[in-house]
Amino acid sequence: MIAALAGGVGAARMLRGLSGAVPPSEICAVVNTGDDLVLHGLHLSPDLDTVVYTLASAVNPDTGWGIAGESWRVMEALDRYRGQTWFRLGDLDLATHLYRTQRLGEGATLSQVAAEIAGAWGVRVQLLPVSDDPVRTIVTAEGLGDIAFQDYFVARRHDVTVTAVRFEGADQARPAPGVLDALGQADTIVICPSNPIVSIGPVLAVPGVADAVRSRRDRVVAVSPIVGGRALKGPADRLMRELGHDASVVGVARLYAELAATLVVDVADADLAPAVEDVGVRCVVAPSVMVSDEAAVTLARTVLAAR
Ligand code: FO1
Repeated sequence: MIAALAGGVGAARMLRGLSGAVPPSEICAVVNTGDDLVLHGLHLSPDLDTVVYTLASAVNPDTGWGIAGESWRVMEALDRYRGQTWFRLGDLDLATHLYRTQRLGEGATLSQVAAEIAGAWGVRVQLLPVSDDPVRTIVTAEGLGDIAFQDYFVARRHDVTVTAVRFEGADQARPAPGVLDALGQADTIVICPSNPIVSIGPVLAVPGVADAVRSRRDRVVAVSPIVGGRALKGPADRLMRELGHDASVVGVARLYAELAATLVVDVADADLAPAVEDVGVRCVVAPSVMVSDEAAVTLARTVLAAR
């Protein structure tokens, strides 16, 4: 069995690659919920949905989130009222949020609903939100104070200077049923190429999760989301710099050194492999940019062989 710590788009592609390398039913993904929000009274779990749509071959290929061939009639109608359209919810995607919200209202847990949604899309990878309890990523931005994650990420297009990040509720949150078992039993634990601070950070902040990963360090392979000093998508490089980390594979190695024995870095960073190893992390150099499903499967095979 393979367990994976997952954020959004990068993780979803990695999981797609892993699903091509081993039977999907042998993969359990522990997914970030720090990005979740309530909007229009609906519970949105963007990273869970991105992973489901990607694994179901239904994701919008242009954005990496949302559903391919989506229409936006509800957002257009909402615009008439000058309603909240800054966070774009497609007409089809809305059904997922309506269903999740209804089920949570009936007393189902987030992990139960995640399993129902994944099942309905024919996804056989086991998807677990890291916790059924609320964990919310809060960003402290210069001149703005504390703002919610999607306010930072979408409304302000992460174009603000961040001085701190915290995960509200994490201290009291319990790992969702199955999370610690998956991490304890996995042959390999993969830390997907997601933002280490705001995507993997909330997962590790739930009590028990980091310890479970650390205790299996020899089996943990992380994939760097930083290639050639830049994040492939999103603000990971800027965020790392602003929070005092080196925005390079060496910075990623330092962040994960206690958790992962091995870091996979892209060929563009081959020259930094000795510096990664100086941090005490074995460095595997391989093409890591998942430009196609084939590239994702090849990377997944490299990751599994790296353990
Ligand atoms: N990202 C955007 O940049 N703009 C959006 O309007 C937006 C809407 C959205 C709706 C549903 C969903 O599941 C994801 C959505 N995302 C949007 C992506 C999301 O903000 C990020 O992928 C993650 O939270 C970061 O991993």
